[in-house]
Amino acid sequence: MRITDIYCAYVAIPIEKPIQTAIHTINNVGAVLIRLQTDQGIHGESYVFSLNGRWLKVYDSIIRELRPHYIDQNPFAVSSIWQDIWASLNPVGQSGLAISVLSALDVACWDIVGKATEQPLANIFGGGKNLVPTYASGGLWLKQSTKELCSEAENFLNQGFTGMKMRISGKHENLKQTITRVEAVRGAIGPQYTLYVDANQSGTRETAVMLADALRPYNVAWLEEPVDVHDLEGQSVVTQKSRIPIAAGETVYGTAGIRALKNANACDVYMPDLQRIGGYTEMKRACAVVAPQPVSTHLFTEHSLCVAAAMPNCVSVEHMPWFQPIMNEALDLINGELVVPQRPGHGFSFDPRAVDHFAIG
Ligand code: SMN
Ligand code: MG
Repeated sequence: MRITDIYCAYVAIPIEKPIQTAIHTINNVGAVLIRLQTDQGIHGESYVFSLNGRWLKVYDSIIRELRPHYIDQNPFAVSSIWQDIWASLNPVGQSGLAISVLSALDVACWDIVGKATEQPLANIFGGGKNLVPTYASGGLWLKQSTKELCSEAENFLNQGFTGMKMRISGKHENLKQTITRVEAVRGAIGPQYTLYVDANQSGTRETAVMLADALRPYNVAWLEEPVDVHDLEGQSVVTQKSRIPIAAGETVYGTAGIRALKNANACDVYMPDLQRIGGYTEMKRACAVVAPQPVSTHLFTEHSLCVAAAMPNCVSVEHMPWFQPIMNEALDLINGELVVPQRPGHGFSFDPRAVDHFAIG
């Protein structure tokens, strides 16, 4: 079997209303959808995304640049191809947009491996889990009113989620308001459900420690990205001083990025992002590097399930529904856990009609 072509489509998927974190304003999610075609009729799919549909042309150029690494290759050589690309990126940098594209190509290539062997990738990765815990993340944004937060939180429980994440400010001047909002959401969901908070790097070392202390009464399961992730030492100080777990990892690239967090003792829960880590090839390594410490994958809900199923220390995946509108298969939630698909490959495919609907030039 050999890879014959790479096809791309461009989409912008709208979000109901503009949403905000401490560092993002999001009106839509744009993506380059990738299809790796083989000479045997089998193809693999994935996407590389960006907020507000930016950077898609740049992704497109990088896909063209990396294309020769895949064309005419046997898709079962997926990890060797990854390694060749990794080496070839040395002069331009083994991070950033290039890794995002490498990640998507790697995911699509693994999808072929699963389909060609008629096996779910979870099986190929050695997975034993049929269900993976998740938490609702597509809501509870910064700047929503307390009333909106509470009704959204109740809505998540009605949908069957047993945990959810809210975005908060880490800034000192907002501390009182932040706690009021967390208290309101905790009050709305009651004591038995899991609540995570994400400060998206908006705090300083000092305010983050104060925030972690102030959050204690609300049984917060983790405080995510309390400070600038490039201040590893600061994040480490916060992690040592905080009595609630600190989560981080979505912003770092590759296993090297995750290892740096580990070596600095800069978090308790690692959150690699499939697009920034380097695809499945690298996600497996990143999980292994921090084991037995817990991993919870960032975004990429559908495509992370197969690898989460196989990595013993992967405790959950984030539930972000952004890409559901263009997928043929729905995410299946049972008692707060997501069903690991038993379909060949990663188990998700793009719906061509929906792709046409959201297509951009
Ligand atoms: C996040 C990241 C990117 C876009 C929106 C929200 C957030 C998360 O940090 O962890 O979901
Ligand atoms: Mg986050």
